[in-house]
Amino acid sequence: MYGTEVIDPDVPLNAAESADYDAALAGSAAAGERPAHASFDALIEADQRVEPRDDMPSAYRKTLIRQIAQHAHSEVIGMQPEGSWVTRAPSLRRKAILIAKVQDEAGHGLYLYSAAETLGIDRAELLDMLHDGRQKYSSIFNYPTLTWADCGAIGWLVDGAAIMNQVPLCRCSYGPYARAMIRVCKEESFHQRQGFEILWNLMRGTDAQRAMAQDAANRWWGPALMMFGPHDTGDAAQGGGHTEQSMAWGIKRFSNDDLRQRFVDMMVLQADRLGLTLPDPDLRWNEERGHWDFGAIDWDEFRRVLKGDGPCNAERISHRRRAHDEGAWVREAATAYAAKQAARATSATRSTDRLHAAEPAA
Ligand code: FAQ
Repeated sequence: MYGTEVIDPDVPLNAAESADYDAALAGSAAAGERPAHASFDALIEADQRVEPRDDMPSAYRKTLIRQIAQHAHSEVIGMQPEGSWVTRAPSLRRKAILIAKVQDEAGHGLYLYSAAETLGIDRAELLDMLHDGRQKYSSIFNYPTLTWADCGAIGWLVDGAAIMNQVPLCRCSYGPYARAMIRVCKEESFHQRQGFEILWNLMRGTDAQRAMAQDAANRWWGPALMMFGPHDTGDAAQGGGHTEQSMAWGIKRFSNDDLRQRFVDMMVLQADRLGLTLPDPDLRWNEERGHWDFGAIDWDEFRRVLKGDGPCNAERISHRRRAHDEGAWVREAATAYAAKQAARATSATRSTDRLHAAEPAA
């Protein structure tokens, strides 16, 4: 039995299947209509898109490069935890789906590096910054995938959290980032469904399979909540984060805490449908707030992982560096090919010009 028979395709499973996504899509189509020669402030004020050739404050440019690069690096490093299961997936069908998913993440990295390049930075430089630790990637990818159920938990929880955070980015004020996000979110939505389906099947399998699914959910729940970033509202906010400025610039549309709460509210219901218990004794419905209350997040662990001391930081970055070094010949070949094509195009243009010059005037 495949989960698709029982998971209702008409019931939204994630934020990319909600009205928020449709509104962002409609907004993106309308975003082309904007006042000519508008200043940066006027564009932000009118909730219009800033495009690469527009004037923009250097701090806005810097913030976008930091966030988009971190996002791109996350997609590329994020291929590793599930990539290690491609050879061990339990069936040919699962293997084909997993390969497609991991490949999609590489594609997302590509769109995002391209979006970052429109801000005047070179992809090679961004990769150098990832490799020598000057730029970050998401904390979540420093955790190990111990069993097949971890691929289910990543799809369900990690992709679910990623979409919750990224659907509002489809309305980001910077055009190339917003447009990239529209496609990324649609693909991530498919990824989340496949994760849900893996867990759905395991939960309807043997006792050992159910235990494996529960163990994976236990290990990924806390790190998934950390993906949204530190508290940035209320008493728990430490200050010094980027949210306030990024919201004023229309880069972020919601606080980290708002998005985390929406995620919890959505996941509690899905966990129930799956038959999984979320590992939080403080999880309870709060009638007054109209939201699920949840327990404290282990921010010491988050800080340790960010500092490079998570379970897999060293392994992830050394694998990435090795892949980069081993791929040097591909980049060299592609560069040589592009130069050859450009030289051919130039010489063809010159020949056409000579022909025109030789033609007698009419
Ligand atoms: N990990 O003031 P804020 C995916 C840092 S893609 C590491 O809140 P901001 C797809 C933050 O950089 C997942 N660092 O910062 C997939 C800042 O440090 P800095 C990635 C984190 O930027 C699925 C400091 O803490 N998604 O999963 C994290 O306004 C499955 C203060 O934080 C994106 O990148 C963290 N979790 O908000 C792939 C989405 N959280 O730079 C494969 C785009 C915070 O000052 C398999 N990014 N920090 O040194 C964003 O929306 C934002 O950058 C946030 C952080 C929300 C992550």
